[in-house]
Amino acid sequence: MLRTELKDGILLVGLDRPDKRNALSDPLVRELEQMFRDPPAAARVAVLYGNGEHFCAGLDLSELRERDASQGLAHSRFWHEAMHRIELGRIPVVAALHGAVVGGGLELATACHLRVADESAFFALPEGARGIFVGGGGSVRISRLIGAARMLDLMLTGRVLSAAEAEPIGLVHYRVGAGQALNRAIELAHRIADNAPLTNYALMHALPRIAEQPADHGLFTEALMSAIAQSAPEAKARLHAFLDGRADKVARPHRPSKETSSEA
Ligand code: 1HE
Repeated sequence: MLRTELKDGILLVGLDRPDKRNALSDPLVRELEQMFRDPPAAARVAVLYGNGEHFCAGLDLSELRERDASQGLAHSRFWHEAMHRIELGRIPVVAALHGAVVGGGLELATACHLRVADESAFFALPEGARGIFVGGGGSVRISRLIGAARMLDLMLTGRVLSAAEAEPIGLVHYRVGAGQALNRAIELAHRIADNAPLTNYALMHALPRIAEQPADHGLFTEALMSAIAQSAPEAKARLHAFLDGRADKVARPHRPSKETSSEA
């Protein structure tokens, strides 16, 4: 159900149940948990994508049977564990999004570190209509990204956001032309893989924690993280490379095209 391939340090992880729109069955969530708990040692960055017409249709509703409260609690915590492995694992994860990114599929996408969506992507939380609630971490991650008020709207009214609507509210980082999400995500993954691994780790693990800390604690954590990162031999080598004229300069951004899309 997961299709994986490791190439040049980039781990491609494909949800591979296209006939069920990559709905997240228990075995598939378990595979995700295992994959991100212990990704191959040579992987520096992962790209998560969906095979077929859609990224992911969310929870496999055919598995939603009568559960008592403790079984429901355990099921949600099992999802939390898998999402946690992605968000606070060893390597950054870029999500390549197209078609439906709904319910648990959106929860999965928001556990990733970067989101690239193509023009076909649409975003919704149909849990309200199904008579349930989010259970895969969405109430924390989605509301942190777009605000509880917007999440409330999605769930109360069944509103569906297009890629063009998702980008300005920060739900996705990059918007590209139809069919381009995976290529763009891989390109970004290569750039991320060029960073010092310790910097990537610090970004993944320190930034979200600092955001939760009072400012004074956050600044202290920042100073500690900064001291650790700059003491690494790789940091010193990179600084020397720049000072010796051997490293890339920061380039001006390309002017956005006249299209409404940011990158299409
Ligand atoms: C599924 C699922 C699913 C499709 N569980 N089987 N998620 C939802 O409420 C979304 C429900 N799905 C849809 O709205 C649509 O399927 C899609 C917009 C995603 C795609 O539409 P389409 O026209 O391409 O496909 P389809 O014809 O609707 O579905 C194709 C097959 O996939 C069909 O099965 P078949 O045996 O009849 O061929 C569908 O039944 C099946 N399928 N989605 C099971 N989700 C931790 S809490 C998280 C809570 C949630 O995620 S709630 C939101 C659940």
